[in-house]
Amino acid sequence: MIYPQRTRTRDLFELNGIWDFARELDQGDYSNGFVPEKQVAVPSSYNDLFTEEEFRMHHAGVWYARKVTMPKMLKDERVVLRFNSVSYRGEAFLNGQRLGSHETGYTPFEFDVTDIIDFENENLITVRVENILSAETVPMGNLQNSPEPGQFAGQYPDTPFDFFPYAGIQRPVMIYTTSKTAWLDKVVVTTDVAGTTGTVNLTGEVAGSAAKAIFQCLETTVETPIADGGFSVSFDIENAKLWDVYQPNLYYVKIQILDATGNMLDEYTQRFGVRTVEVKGDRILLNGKPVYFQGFGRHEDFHISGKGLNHAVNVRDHELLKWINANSYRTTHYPYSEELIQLCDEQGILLISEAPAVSINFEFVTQKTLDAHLKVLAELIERDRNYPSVVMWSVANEATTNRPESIPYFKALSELVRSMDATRPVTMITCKAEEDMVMEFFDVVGVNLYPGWYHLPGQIASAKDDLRETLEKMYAKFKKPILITEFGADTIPGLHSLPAEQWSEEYQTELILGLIEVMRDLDYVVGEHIWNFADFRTAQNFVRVGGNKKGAFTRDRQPKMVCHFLKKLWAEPRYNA
Ligand code: GCB
Repeated sequence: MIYPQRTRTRDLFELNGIWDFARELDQGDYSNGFVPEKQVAVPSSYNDLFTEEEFRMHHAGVWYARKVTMPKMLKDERVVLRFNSVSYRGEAFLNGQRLGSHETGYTPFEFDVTDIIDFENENLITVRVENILSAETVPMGNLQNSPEPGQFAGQYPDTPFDFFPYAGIQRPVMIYTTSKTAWLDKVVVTTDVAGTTGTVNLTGEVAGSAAKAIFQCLETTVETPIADGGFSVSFDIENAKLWDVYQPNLYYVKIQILDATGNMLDEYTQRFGVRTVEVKGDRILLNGKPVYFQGFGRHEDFHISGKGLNHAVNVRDHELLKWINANSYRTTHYPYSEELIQLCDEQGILLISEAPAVSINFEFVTQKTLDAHLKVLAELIERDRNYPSVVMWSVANEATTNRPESIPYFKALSELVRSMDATRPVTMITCKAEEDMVMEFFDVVGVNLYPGWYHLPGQIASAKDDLRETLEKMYAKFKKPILITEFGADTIPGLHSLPAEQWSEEYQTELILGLIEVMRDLDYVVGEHIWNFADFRTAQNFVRVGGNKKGAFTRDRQPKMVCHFLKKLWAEPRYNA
């Protein structure tokens, strides 16, 4: 599904702003309109907009509605209604007619509404949103018989992950148009580099009836007939400027779809970067040179807007990443907005793009869980494969991969990713250290380790020894590069203590720097991602003081003490990329 664009053949407008909102409190039909209880912002999570607990914690059905008038000059066009994401489940209606539904709250979905949209009268869009998770959804939830009650036990359908399950229409809603005769439906760009020449390979699908496609990039123009609704072309860029860390060289290819007489039916510009990523021995190579990952795990999370797309916060976050000399982050624990990934492309920040599969628990996994996981992973790859900043796929975070049932499951995930994209390494983030049973399917070992916090609390020297021992055992077993994808300590800003004690800024600083010292002593460690970039909201829980406080930055994006040390440490890359 290509990202919508306004071009000479396509129109585009966003339906963001204020929508009507109501909880589904009875069995009535809301799809034709309803009496609003509240007004709600789109895009945003709804939870923290309201003051009442029964709204904030409402996890069953809620309804959104708004009206839209279509400009007459578009009446001969094909009209598409697109949702960039609705969490967790969205069911859309136009003028009372059901369009369809979509699950897993972080990937886009769209409906061709050409035959339903009314150009004479106002149109009513209604959306039913629901945030109920089960053993068959990804992420999983409501694992009633789990011996370890989830973070939200008693507060929310037992959610076994450590972030607030924000819900709503969290990303933009758009209407876009194309010609009815033919339109570009899919485009995949891959690049190879040989010497100073970049080779660009483009494949794609065209819907409707068209004769040929023309591709224009710099001085190069390539033309190809459209056969069986598709195309496949390649061209070279001499002296290609590679896309690299903080050197985001981007290229643009203009794609035109034409009929037999040469009339242009569609035009779309695809942006791309020329770069290669591979794993060789114990190194991850970007453009043939080893790159050491320094950065964070993150969350889409901010006051009031929750997980809603917030351009201002995104810009601030990236400014902070540059300020602290980070080069990368992982989209923990779900696909982030495309607008944020586009910003990474523009700013040269490396991304590990993660499926929304957090805490998969093999005590409860069924074939349906695997099917949901495969589906969302395919949607993620479809969505993100053309973004040069995405340099690695992460299929899951912290599954119970010390159980044998996890082996065929992760084999299937790995096979799917490799069948769709052979140009990026694949990882899985384990919390089972050397007991993990599925690492053979992955190129890089991602591991979350919390010595000095969840075990060996207050004992930094022992935590360092423990980390070294664990990593040595893991390397001896897996013989693959290891990326430390989480480590850290909850820290209350302004709390100080000498000598360092847990929760103080001194403790976070000493622990993180001490553990990094160990990592940098081990040649096969290819990166250090601190948990977390910023404090974030979680369930109410006695281990969470107003949320998870492992942020290097506070939730309102100010540095804790550790940041000033990281900024210095990260000013010089561990090895020269
Ligand atoms: C983890 C999880 C992350 C949590 C973190 C913590 O291992 O991957 O989602 O927030 O630990 O702080 O406990």
